[in-house]
Amino acid sequence: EMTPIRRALISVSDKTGLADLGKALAERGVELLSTGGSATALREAGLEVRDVADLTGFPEMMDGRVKTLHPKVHGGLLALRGNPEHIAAMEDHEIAPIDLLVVNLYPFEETVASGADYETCIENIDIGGPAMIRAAAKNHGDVTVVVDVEDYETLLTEMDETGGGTTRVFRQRLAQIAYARTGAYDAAVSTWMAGAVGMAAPRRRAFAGTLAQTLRYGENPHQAAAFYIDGSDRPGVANAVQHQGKELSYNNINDTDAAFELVSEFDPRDGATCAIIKHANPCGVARGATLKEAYSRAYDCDRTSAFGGIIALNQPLDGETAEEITRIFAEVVIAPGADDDARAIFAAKKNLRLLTTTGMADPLAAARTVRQVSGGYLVQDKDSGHIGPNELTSVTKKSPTDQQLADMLFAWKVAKHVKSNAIVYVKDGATVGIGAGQMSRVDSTRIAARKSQDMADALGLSAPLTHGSVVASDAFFPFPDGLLAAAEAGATAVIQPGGSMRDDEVVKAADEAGLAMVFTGMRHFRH
Ligand code: 93A
Repeated sequence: EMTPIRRALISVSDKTGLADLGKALAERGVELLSTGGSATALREAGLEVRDVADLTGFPEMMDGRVKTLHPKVHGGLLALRGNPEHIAAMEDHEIAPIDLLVVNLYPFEETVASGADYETCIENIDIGGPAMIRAAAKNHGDVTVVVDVEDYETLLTEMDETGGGTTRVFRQRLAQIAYARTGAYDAAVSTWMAGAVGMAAPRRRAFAGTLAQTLRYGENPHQAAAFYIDGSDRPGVANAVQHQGKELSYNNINDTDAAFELVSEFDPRDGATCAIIKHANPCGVARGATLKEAYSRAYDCDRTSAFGGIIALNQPLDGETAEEITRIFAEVVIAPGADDDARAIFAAKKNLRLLTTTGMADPLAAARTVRQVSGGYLVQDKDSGHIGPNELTSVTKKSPTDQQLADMLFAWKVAKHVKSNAIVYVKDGATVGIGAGQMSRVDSTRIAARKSQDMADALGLSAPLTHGSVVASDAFFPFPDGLLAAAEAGATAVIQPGGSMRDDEVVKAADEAGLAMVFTGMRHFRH
């Protein structure tokens, strides 16, 4: 059963598709009511429109702050068409029903994203729009509400299929979208205010997202899942362009994010860098004279794990690197661009997904992370902690050489992206052993060394590459045992936060083993 649409109120900031929608509605015999700018645009398209100001008898005033906030508008949206008292009230006060509301809001989110000042952001908080949207959505039994330009087409199709109106189910679906929109809008306002006012832990927090993709399943096939984007313009998996291959899965998205965030730690001006990710942990990260070399060196850290991995690059993908990558099976490659040669080489690999971003993510940019626990959310600042060479404290008799120092800082950046307990061995700008996600730091240290030995065996090397490497630990060594295990694997220098009750013992052990050790004073747990 359909409800006909006879009168529409159109009030939109984004005028995309407005003229076409107005024409289509007029052709279907719908009377148009509209606010200032929207009415002008509709008239310019040659349409007959009645001003809301004419309807209400009040001019738009106070810089437009008050234009639709009037009983003639809200009564028309909220009146129950089947209720005799509501009908009587409409007659008494000369209120005509409004059957369709088309509104998109002042661009608050875009205004904030553009870096506008406080007052400009405040002025871009839409009040009348959300009030109308919420009213129309509440009254979806009689009223149709459209808040997204992409639904103009859907609406017209529905009207044509039903003979000029909409069905209840259709209106319910649009009402659900409408409330998600006003909810997200206010969430954006309150999130912005928390930041602008410097509230670290506001008593109430609101989150919002827009569906980017329904996923075939979640981490496992029996889990339903979907991907929502938060509207930020940070380069990464959410804003990347996919050039080929099937849709990304839940795990692909998670791993691609981990890969791109990690490789973004490495400024492209300091050299080509590649990170390969499996199960959200890196299994190889390396710098190279060329991108191809960076990839090959990353691959050589742990060839077994790299199979079916996710590869992130900090420079646009070129032909020779693409060629090298296609020698094994990879799930996803993400890079800040890809040249024609690379695209042509990948085109032959149907299952390989290629994603390009508009640039690298700024590892220092302030952001928040949200994690769900049963019954709540944990919110924290993103780990944008950064340590420069001047912030390190040398604590051993031996001081690190320049080469060791460079490798230590490389290892430290990687360790930040490895699940705790994280141990990362690095030699000449390439990881040579990564130990992740162990409950004991000693285990991570040994696992990383053992994997390095496995690679040495596979490559026919006389000794594992941990010999003469540096090692990073994401948190302090609580006892000397972990440090000694690293020394046993051949590490010659150590970077770690320090701060253990037993730092003295650990430093003493380092001195006895002839290691150089520096403290960062900063921890990089990641769980
Ligand atoms: O400043 S408002 O919050 N006050 C209002 O009464 C009001 N009514 C509609 N903003 C209001 N609007 C918004 O104006 C709409 O949500 C829409 O975004 C915009 C359309 O204005 P125009 O048609 O003049 O371009």
